[in-house]
Amino acid sequence: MRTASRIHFLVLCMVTLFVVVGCGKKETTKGKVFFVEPKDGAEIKGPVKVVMGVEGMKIQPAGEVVEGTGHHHILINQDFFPPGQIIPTDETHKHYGKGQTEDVLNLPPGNYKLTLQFADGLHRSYGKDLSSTINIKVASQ
Ligand SMILES: [Cu+2]
Repeated sequence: MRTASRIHFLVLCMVTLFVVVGCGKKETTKGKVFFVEPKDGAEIKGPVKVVMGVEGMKIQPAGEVVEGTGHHHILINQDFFPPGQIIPTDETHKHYGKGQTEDVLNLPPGNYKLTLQFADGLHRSYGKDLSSTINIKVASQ
């Protein structure tokens, strides 16, 4: 009886541990985004061609929120947006809500920080995990 209840206790512990570990594993956004072009530290003359990459998430046009999908944004001279925060639309926040993965930026000469930010169908940021920041220099022609 003693042994049996000890085993019972052990099994209970294991089950508890399993449940705790299982629940603790929060569903986090998987995948990553990255600039295929330009490379970090690149010096560019003229318009800046940008190619945006994503792994582990699917690109879908804006409008509908579907798990595991979203669209790209380029934030000029800014860092990533915290998770859930809506990305505004203006000159320094570019949305690729049609699902585009390429663009050409006309930037005056200077140093720039470009942040690629993935966000859901309502433009709500997926946070730092799905962002990527590079620094480039646009040279005078
Ligand atoms: Cu957007």
